Amino acid sequence: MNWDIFCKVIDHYGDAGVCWRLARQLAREHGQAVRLWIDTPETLAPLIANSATLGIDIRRWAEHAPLPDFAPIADVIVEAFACNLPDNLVAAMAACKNPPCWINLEYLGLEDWVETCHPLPSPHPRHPRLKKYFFFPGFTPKTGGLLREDNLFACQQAFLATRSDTEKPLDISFFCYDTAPLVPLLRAWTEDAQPLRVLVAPGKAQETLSTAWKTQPHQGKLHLVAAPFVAQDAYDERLWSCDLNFVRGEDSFVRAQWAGKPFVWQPYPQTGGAHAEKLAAFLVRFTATLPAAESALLTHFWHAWNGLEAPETLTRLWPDFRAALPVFRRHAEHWRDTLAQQEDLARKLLHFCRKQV
Ligand code: TRH
Repeated sequence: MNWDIFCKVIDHYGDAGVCWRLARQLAREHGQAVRLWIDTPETLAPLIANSATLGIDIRRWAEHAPLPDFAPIADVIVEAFACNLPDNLVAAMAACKNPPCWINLEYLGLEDWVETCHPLPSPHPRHPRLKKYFFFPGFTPKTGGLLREDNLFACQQAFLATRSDTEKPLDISFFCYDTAPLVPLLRAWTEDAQPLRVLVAPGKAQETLSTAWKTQPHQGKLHLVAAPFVAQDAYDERLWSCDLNFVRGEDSFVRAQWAGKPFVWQPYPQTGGAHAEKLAAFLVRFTATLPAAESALLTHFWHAWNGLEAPETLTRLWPDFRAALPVFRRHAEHWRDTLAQQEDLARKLLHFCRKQV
């Protein structure tokens, strides 16, 4: 089928990251013809780098402006994260003898209510012949599932087979929002008796840590590395090679789970504390199979990382958290293996849309 995926970049990389991953899977694994309409293609560039665009037709669009030369109407129109399709396109869809399958791809759902909303249709207020289906990515079989490439674990095993298991410092990858409480964590790391290497992704964290590092270059066995922003596949390799991954938002959060390594998550900060609800909903699922002590340790550490407990908790808990990494790693591998048994999002979406077209 022919697909038009519409993406409006709110901020950061996740909108583009998710839409690109979906487009790539539909083209590469399912032979679909995909056009990716994105308002800021420059956001996409660093995520793709030199990876093949697989014949995906990347086009620029602007919300609230008429869409140029979109004919022919695709079989499936994916409106990512409720980005509002151009009026002229919606009118053309309504005029079709057989209107296309219209999907609203939602943000990753963690709360229980997601299962009751997926994939409900809603009639278009002005074009009754058009129905928009709300497709909710999620962690259970009754949701839209998670993006997961068919060859992901084969690539992971091949990559890990090339790495020697020799004794090395604890490698930590770091990707967080500007609001993350860095200083108490940095204090814990400088006091750590064992060697640590932290690969810090570009952003305010990298600036803050580099500044702290310049003022006190010799801080115990802590080695801070200003890591470059790399393409998505290389970022996966960073997650696979580290012993602990600090991730954020939605897509790196899911990629860390596929990595099967311990991770710390900072949801996208939202006013009114909606991110706290997302965090709580995920922790209930994620800690259910952890022993009580490690469950409490991880919960308090994640709460402190997300401003829900005193930041000093990070300094106090870091030695225990580090000591519990072998338990967290086994748990992360079990969590990944359990999740991977579910059908992936791209396949679920394809099967759903085939039935509607
Ligand atoms: O960049 P983000 O904060 O994106 C956010 C979230 O998606 C959030 O849910 C959404 O509401 C908001 O955008 C608008 O975090 P996220 O989701 O992890 O997306 C980051 C993308 O960048 C992801 O695809 C991984 C990728 N990435 C790389 O490809 N290379 C890198 O070096 C790094 C650090 C990230």
